[in-house]
Amino acid sequence: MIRHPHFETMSRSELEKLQLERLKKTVAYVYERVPFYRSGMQKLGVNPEDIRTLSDVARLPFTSKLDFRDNYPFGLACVPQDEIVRVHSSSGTTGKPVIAPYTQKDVEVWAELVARSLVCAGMTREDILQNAYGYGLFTGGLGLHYGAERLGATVVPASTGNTKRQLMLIQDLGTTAISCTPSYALILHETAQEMGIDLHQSKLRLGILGAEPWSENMRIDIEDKLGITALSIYGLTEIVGPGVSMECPHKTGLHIWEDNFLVEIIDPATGQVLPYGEQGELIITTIDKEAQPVLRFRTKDITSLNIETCECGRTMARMARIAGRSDDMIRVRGVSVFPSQIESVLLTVEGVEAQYMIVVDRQNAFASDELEVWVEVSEDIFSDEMTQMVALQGKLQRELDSVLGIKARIKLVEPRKLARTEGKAKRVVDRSELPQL
Ligand code: DLL
Repeated sequence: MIRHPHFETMSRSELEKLQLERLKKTVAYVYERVPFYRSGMQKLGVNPEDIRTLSDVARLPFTSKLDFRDNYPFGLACVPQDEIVRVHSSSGTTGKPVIAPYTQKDVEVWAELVARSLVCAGMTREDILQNAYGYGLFTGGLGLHYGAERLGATVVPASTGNTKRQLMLIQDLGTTAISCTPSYALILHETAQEMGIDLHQSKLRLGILGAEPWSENMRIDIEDKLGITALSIYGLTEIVGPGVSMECPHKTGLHIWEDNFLVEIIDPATGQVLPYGEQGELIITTIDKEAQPVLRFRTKDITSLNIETCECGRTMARMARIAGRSDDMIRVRGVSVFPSQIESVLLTVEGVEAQYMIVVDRQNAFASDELEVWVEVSEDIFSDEMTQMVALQGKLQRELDSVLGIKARIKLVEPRKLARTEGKAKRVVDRSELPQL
């Protein structure tokens, strides 16, 4: 099923025409209303009338997370406060959070985009969605909630945490779909096992998972453990929240809703726009927002674009799964790796669990000579048999070296010892923040 066939199957030329029209409107709108964008454009000598073709978007200035902080809280908003009906926010690790205001029309468009995403994943109004993203300032909870309601599915607003109750609800209500982070999906499985519950026996069939990078091997692991199809939903607070893009059951990339978002891939080092197919940083310009449109947002998410029509019939560009965030990239003796690549290798080795932590020395801007990977071993491997553990350690070291070309020290950890998070998993930690095991 396709929710908005008119948009989702548009020809490239029709789509580009629509995008250009919307881009011009957005640029004129923010130039008029937001001093930050006006002065940014003036510095580059660009006027709204200079945007004549879609590629002229590259003449516009970038916007970064820092610009949101500098203009905190409402300096990037285009409408007076009485037109704002809701505000979301993302905490970030340092400084002021990002504020995302929405008008009535914005929340409606957003709900439609999430409904479109859920249909793309194969959901219908017959489904019961248990929404285990956090409700509150985080966009995941309310974003999925209103989208699923818009679709007409039954929503169970479980929010994060209380895993035993989540499992009870899955069983008692006949939940068919779950929305949560991939790492929380694994916690559900782990707790189910502890309680003697087999999720394969439940009605759960679909996972709408996102909010953090996850590898293909993680998908396989989750699908196998929970007995579901696990699909990725992508989005970010600055742009709208979840519902920027979504995988369909063909699992060949995330469909980007390009009637709302104009996307580019740039070389993160030079800012140069790269052609389709090449990997780089995703840049998003919103072209149908009222409260706080954003020009050329630097997501820091590393991916590539593909504009071939998908087998599902949708024509909009697909983005490859996020390889990682440019600020999470680790350099070990000159080799660059993303946590998800390490995850992927760990999960190919029998006897380890999908629970791991990468230890770095941040003083050195993530570049270190030595990389340390802490990984949990499975119950049956964890034994007093030193030889077996030593063999496993050696195997993991060799795999990381042969696949990624990195030398890592491996620390095998007792099952269930590493900290679990109910929201986004923290995979990379600084040595100074190491937990005591
Ligand atoms: O995480 C919005 C969201 C909620 C998306 C629920 C999906 C589901 P932020 O907290 O602002 O917003 O974090 C955005 O999370 O730049 C990516 O680095 C990462 N991210 C989000 N979705 C995915 C995904 C929400 N499907 C940041 N795959 C983004 C990989 C993702 N990374």
